Amino acid sequence: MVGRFITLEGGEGAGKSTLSRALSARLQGTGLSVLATREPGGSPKAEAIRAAILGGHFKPHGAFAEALMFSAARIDHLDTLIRPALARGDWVICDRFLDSTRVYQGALGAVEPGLLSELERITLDGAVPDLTLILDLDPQIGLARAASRRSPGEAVDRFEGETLAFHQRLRQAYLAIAADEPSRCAVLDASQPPEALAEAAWSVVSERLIDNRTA
Ligand code: Z5A
Repeated sequence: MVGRFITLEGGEGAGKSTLSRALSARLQGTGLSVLATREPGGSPKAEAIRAAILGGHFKPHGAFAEALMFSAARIDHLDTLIRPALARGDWVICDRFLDSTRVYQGALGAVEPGLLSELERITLDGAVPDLTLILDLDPQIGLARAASRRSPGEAVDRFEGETLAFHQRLRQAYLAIAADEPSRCAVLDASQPPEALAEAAWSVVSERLIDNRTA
């Protein structure tokens, strides 16, 4: 039995974690076993790498060094958590995955595309998501949501501290990926309330994965 692999992508505060919880509950309600996880992180070693990256420790070494660290975390996450779950027949929902590297380190970090795709090939070793939901949102709204969640005096992380122009380019980079790979990706309007977004996501999941489960 082989499970299905769904990834959630988008800018800061787009609602990925919120949607992950709603989608997990909905899938579990149909009797499926679900693993909800995130990147960077998910496994203990990858969570340790996450703390170093988001703390900005690799920023001085440039975007390629950061891409290597995200990839190291991903390899451990895939080996220890994601592949075993899929092999058991679980459905995996991962909050950020390969497209975050393509967008943040590739489109925005300007790591050379050939280098990044070779790194992706080695890192994934075939573990390409069955479906990627791209949560599309005006970055001003997303950043405001992320800011409202921070406690007073809490520092912004490595990427939240980038300029609005950075976040606008990020949005376009995600839309370009969705246009290039329409069979894997679906774009959802993340400005809708959480319940409506969850319903829209469920329609896509049902149509593309559940109704076609025997295909
Ligand atoms: N990164 C990278 O550069 N390369 C890589 O390969 C990978 C990652 C894997 C991880 O940050 C950072 O690492 C990320 C990219 C980079 N950049 N940053 N920053 P993270 O995991 O800490 O943060 P995030 O992924 O951006 O998630 P987030 O900021 O926590 O946002 P979210 O999960 O999309 O949103 P949320 O937590 O569900 O919701 C945010 C708030 O909005 C919260 O108060 C909700 O109640 C509210 N919300 C949620 N949905 C809605 C809707 N639909 N309407 C209104 N309000 C909502």
